[in-house]
Amino acid sequence: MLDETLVTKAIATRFFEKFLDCVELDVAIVGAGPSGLTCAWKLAEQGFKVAMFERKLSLGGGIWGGGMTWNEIVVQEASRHVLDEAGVPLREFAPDHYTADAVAVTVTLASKACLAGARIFNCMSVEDVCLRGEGDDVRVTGIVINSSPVEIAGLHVDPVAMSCKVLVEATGHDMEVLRTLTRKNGVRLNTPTGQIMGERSMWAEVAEQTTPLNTREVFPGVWVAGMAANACYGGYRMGPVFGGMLLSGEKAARDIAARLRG
Ligand code: 48F
Repeated sequence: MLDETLVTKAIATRFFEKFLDCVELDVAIVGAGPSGLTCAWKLAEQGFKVAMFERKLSLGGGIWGGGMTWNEIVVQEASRHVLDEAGVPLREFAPDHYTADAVAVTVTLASKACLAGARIFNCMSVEDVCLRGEGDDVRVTGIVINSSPVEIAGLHVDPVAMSCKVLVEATGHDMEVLRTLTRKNGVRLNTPTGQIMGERSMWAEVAEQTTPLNTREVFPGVWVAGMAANACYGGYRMGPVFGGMLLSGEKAARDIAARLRG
C-alpha cells in the first residue's frame, strides 16, 4: 500500500537531513554552470564539504544551448583532459579543437559533482552574503539564500543563511554575488581598479587564456570562477568555447583545496 503521508515524510526528512548537513560548509558554490560544476566535482572528490546553489531547476547554466541553441560546444586540447576524465565523448573537428554534445557535457558534469558528494540545491538563489570583521580584516563568511519562487514572485519573505569558509562566485556574465557584495558594502576588490571591471566584447582566443588566470580570490573568502572571473577582471567574452570554463573550475578547486589545507 502506498501511503501518501509516508511520501511527504520521506521527502521532508531527507531534504532537511541534506539541508542541515550543509548549514556549515567548507565551500559554497553559487551557480551550476560549467565552471561551478567542475569546481564542485573537483573539491567534493577530495572530501571537502561542498554545496552548490542554483537559481534554476536545471543545472548546467549556459552549456545546454551550445551556441545559439545549437547544442554542441567546442573545447580545445588544453582542456580536453577534464572531459576525458569525466567520460564525455569528444570528436576532433580540427587540430587541437574538439566538439562535444552539450547535453552530454551538462549531465555528465552534474553527475560527477553529485556522485563525488557535492550537495546540490537547485531552485535556490543566493541573494546576499554574510560579512564579518572591520576595515582590512573584513571577509565573507557565508551566503544568504532564498527559494527561487519567492524571488521570482517578489514575495516579502526573509532568507536564511549558511556559513562557508570559501564562497565561489560562478554566476556567469552577471556576477550577481559580487555586484551585491560591492553595492551593499562599498568594499574594494582585488582587481587593478578595486572595482568590478566589466566584460568586454568577443575575442575568444584571449578570453580563453585569461579566464583561468582571472580565477582567483577577488575578496577575502570569495573566489571568482568562469565568466564571472573574466568579467570581473575586464576580460573578453568567448561565446560557445568552453575550455576556459572547465579550466577555471579546475583551477578554483585546486587553489581553494590548497588554501583550506593550509
Ligand atoms: O552562466 P553560467 O553557465 O556560468 P559559467 O560557469 O559559464 C559560462 C558559459 O556558460 C558561457 C560562456 C562561455 O562559454 O560565456 O556563458 O561562468 O552559469 C551560471 C549559473 O548561475 C546561476 C544561473 O542560473 C546559471 O545557471 N545563477 C545566477 N545567479 C544566481 C545563480 C544566484 N544569485 N543564485 C543562484 N544561482
